[in-house]
Amino acid sequence: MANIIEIKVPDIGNFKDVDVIEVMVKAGDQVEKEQGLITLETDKAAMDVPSPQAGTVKAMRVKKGDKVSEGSLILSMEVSETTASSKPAAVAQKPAAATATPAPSAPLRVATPAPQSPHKAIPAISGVVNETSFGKAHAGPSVRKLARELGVDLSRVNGSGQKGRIIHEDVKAFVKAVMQGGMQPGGGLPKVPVVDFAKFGAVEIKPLSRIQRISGPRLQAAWVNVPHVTQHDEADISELDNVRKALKSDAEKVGAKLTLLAFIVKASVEGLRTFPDFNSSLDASGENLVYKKYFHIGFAADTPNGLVVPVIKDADKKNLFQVAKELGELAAKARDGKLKIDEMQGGTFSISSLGGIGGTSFTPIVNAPEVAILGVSKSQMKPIWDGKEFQPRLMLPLSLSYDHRVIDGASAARFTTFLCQVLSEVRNLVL
Ligand code: CAO
Repeated sequence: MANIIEIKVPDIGNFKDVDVIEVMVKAGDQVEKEQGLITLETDKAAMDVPSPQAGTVKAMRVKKGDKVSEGSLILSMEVSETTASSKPAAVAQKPAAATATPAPSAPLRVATPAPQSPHKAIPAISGVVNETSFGKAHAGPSVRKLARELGVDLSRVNGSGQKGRIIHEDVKAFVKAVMQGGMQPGGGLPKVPVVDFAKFGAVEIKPLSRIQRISGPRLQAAWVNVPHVTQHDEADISELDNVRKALKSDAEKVGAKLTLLAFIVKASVEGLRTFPDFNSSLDASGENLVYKKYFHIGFAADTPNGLVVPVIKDADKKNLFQVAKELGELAAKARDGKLKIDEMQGGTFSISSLGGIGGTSFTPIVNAPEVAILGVSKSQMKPIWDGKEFQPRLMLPLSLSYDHRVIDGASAARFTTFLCQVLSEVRNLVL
């Protein structure tokens, strides 16, 4: 026979209206004795409420965000009579309806810094676990247990729970990121300090968007693997701007908005043709260069959900208007979150244009395994000395970041000089 028992919040000291910050079980779950049911958080500590008995959860009576005190009902649970009768009095023998007092429960497990030695050395998924920072990590006992089982160094996991608390999902996401190669096992990077920002004032915590969670590890991988140098230059686009304005209405007739970016894509293709190293990638051994004979140009697009990089395939085979049209279509798809995976793959060189927003220069991160990226800032009318007098010229700042393992400084300077020349002699791009 089965009995239904109620499990209530046990004695939690003098705390009242404590936040339920995590609910670890749901109706239908088989629960072991001592398994964490919910996690509570007070100003001082986080604590898991473990199950006093093994059984099957019949119904949950709390949810994340509720406030509870001693005696608040957590859930009802079906326990077998054998289990029930083998248990000390109160819980096991009282059917739900008759239960008026909190069921005795296993002692609360309060999150305190882990001791230095009692855990067996488990090979950590993130390298060697730093016991001191593991102990200081803001996480409850059940999360610590999960991290121990998986060998995750909690000090490397970002918490998405309240006040930056690490929850089960964060540990799982960390393991996933490592398995997908987005993070370096070995944990060789020094850590930035973990700060409890709420100690200094009000805070609000929002999870990263899906795009940020995907692109973040990729950007970090590029940042730590690629020795970056950025070459800055300025292109005189006075004539280009006149040509662009003159061609705008023709472009509109074929459904294209002729932006500066279209010219820059075409100029970049000319640069890549002339300097093939910039259209190459290191192979996996790091000892060979793979020269790509196609010119697929990625461009960074700012979307409400984060940064994406759609790719214009075979930009060398498309004329200026076709490139402009495709830029507009891909940018619109990016903003609407409708880009397909293959529309973001296969790039050989990237452009990041912040010119529509502002700024005089910046240092873009190479979109590895590509070896170079062109940053574009806002053009400005400047006085340029022509040998006799100052002339007002429209100058476009370019910032080329490159992988110094593949490209040396002299090549980078030649590449940007060439780009400036192509952009200023715009006629070749229009043909
Ligand atoms: N200098 C001066 N004005 C510029 C300019 C530049 N370099 N680049 C664009 N502009 C102007 C355009 O001419 C346009 O003006 P009009 O509407 O009067 O013609 C206006 O700025 C807006 O341009 P735009 O940015 O919408 O169009 P675009 O084709 O130049 O760029 C896109 C498209 C998708 C690249 C852009 O919208 C975008 O998302 N940029 C941000 C990229 C980014 O986030 N990079 C950082 C990546 S690393 O975090």
